Amino acid sequence: MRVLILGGDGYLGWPTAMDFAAKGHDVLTMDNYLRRSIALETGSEALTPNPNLTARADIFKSLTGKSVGVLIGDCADYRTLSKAVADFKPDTVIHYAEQPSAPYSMMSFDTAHLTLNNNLNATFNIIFAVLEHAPECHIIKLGTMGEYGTPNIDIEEGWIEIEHKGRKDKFLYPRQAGSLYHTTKVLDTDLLWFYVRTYGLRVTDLMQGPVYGLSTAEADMDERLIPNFHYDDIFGTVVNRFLTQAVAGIPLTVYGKGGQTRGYLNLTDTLKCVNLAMVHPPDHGKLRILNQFTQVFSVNELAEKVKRVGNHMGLDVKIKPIDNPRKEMEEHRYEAHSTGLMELGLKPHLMTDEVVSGMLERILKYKDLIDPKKVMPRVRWKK
Ligand code: USQ
Repeated sequence: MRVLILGGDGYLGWPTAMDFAAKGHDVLTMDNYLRRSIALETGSEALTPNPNLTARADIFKSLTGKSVGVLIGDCADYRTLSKAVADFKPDTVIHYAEQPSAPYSMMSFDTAHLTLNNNLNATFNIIFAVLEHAPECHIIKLGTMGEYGTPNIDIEEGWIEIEHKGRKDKFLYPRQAGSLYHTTKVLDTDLLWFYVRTYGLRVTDLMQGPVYGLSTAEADMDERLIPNFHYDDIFGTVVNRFLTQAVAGIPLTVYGKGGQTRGYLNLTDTLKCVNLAMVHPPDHGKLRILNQFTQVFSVNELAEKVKRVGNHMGLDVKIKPIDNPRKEMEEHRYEAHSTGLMELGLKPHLMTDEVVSGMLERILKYKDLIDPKKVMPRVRWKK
């Protein structure tokens, strides 16, 4: 297949590009290096070596003989994106091209504005470029489980049937996100649904939980191919942060009571999920929503797991709850359903003790590069 990966320089975009190229697909990545410039601006650079996209594509080619096309450009600029779609004529567009940090989106007017403009314009432009130049193309959009928030009822897979005054209808499941970043994904879903039902686009919206890990079949070939592994307060997600803190001897930063519960998945499963979505596209006029996670944990459960495995390896791991910088429920119900990807054939790669110790061992090689100043949260939701 001809696959256009938008946001191909990212934590998920780059390993997806390698995985799909290794499988024999014709892959073009596009990226404007927004994450790299925000990382520079906020002092949040990745832990492991981080050559630019062109350099990584060259390294990957020299090791495998397979090509990953690189286009440096901004998806929020319609002319650039529509030319890429018109020239490449993709069968599938994978849309990762968003400002992905919840804390960054909550820092200031400027960071909120950038997040809103970048994320919504990119999605809107992709919709129009596909309608104009590749109407058969399947759009796979990375959404987030955070769109649903933490409601006091079961979280269904995208849709809910509501009975009201004796009548029934099916709607998008109610969404109430906990950061502006997550809210942009709610707005993306609404935009996509409008264009799907009005113009017959075909779209898969993946509601993904926080991802962890730094290993994929291709990334393991050379350390310069490791996806951007962040442990800072801006881009680092909770598991990757806890693993790095465990290695550095920094007490694990549980925010508040630690009862915040989410669905998690291993980076290798993200690649499998996106691949399954691609090879089983929905029909035209369908917005398929898949909840993308494999295991549910509270923050306390994650911290205990990393501590236990780390201590077993001889690391001095401690847990130290800190004041929660976010506005979120710290104790809540979380019954989220996710059967769609299993039905497509997903076989989860779970967070066993071996997986945790494997990640800790990998991070230990970079112990000297860990900067403790990057760890504590700098952005507070509450004013
Ligand atoms: N948390 C801690 N300690 C930390 C970091 C985080 O207790 O040091 C807590 C947070 O307060 C939150 C939970 O861990 O309750 C998850 O936080 P996170 O930073 O791992 O994830 P989040 O900001 O919610 O966003 C991440 C990705 C985002 C994705 C989302 C899925 O950055 O792209 O959309 O996970 S979800 O969380 O299900 O919305």
